[in-house]
Amino acid sequence: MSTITEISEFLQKGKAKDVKALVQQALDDNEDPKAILNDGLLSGMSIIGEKFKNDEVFVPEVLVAARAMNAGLSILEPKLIEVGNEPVGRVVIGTVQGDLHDIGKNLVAMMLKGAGFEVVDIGVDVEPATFLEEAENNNADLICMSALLTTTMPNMEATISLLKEKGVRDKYIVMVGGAPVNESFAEEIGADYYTPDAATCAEVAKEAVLAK
Ligand code: B1M
Repeated sequence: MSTITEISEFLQKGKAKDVKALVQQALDDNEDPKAILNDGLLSGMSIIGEKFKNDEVFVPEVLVAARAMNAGLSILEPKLIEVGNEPVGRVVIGTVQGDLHDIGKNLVAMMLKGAGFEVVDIGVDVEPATFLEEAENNNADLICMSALLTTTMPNMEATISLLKEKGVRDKYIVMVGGAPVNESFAEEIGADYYTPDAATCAEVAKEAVLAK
């Protein structure tokens, strides 16, 4: 079994220490960090997601898998990030109110850092007013919102409505994403961009800031 396949297997079992060690081993063996991410960590998490959907595993198993994912990401992060000197812009990023999923949001934050952004990560379960306050206080160029639950997606719209209400909507580039979000939803709620994954989000964010 290859080290990358082992990473996926151990992640599914929630073995954080092993995942961490295997990611380090894969890096030492000069494996491509993107392959470690996509074919190891994300592949393992996607299998857990399928099993969760089919009631083959439950919240505790998903939680330990998520912990193992974060352990692997902590080793991988410096390899995925190569920051230039001048920040491209400043981003405030968070998972919307009612939503505790942070793995995707963390990946997006990581890729944005890698693209040269200064990233203010305001965590999970972020109320619309907090997005507004943090964006204003940090003089942000972009607001990035992540949602993983169909029930929390409307809180993206609530945040945009609040920005409009306070007359500051046009100050910010608003980007949305997360598994249940799509292009037409983004258009419907008045976001500037929807992107399907972390790498595309970072690319589009850079283009958007440079074009502004
Ligand atoms: Co949750 N969960 N979960 N969960 N969980 C999902 C999302 C679910 C699809 C599982 C399922 O049923 N198949 C389902 C949602 C169903 C729905 O709404 N339609 C679900 C549910 C129901 C729940 C609970 C309600 C379960 C319960 O308690 N009964 C509960 C809700 C808690 C809450 O938030 N209030 C819950 C809890 C949890 C855990 C805490 C156990 C854990 C989260 C741990 C953590 O994040 N620290 C968890 C997990 C891990 C998942 C799954 C298995 C994996 C999510 C993940 O991290 N994926 C997930 C099933 C799945 O997605 N297959 C599931 C890996 C991550 C890299 O992908 O976040 O999609 P993702 O990010 C992607 C893209 O979406 C994109 O970039 C990333 C890839 O590059 N992206 C953006 C994300 N944000 C972006 C922002 C952007 C651009 C791109 O621009 C700003």
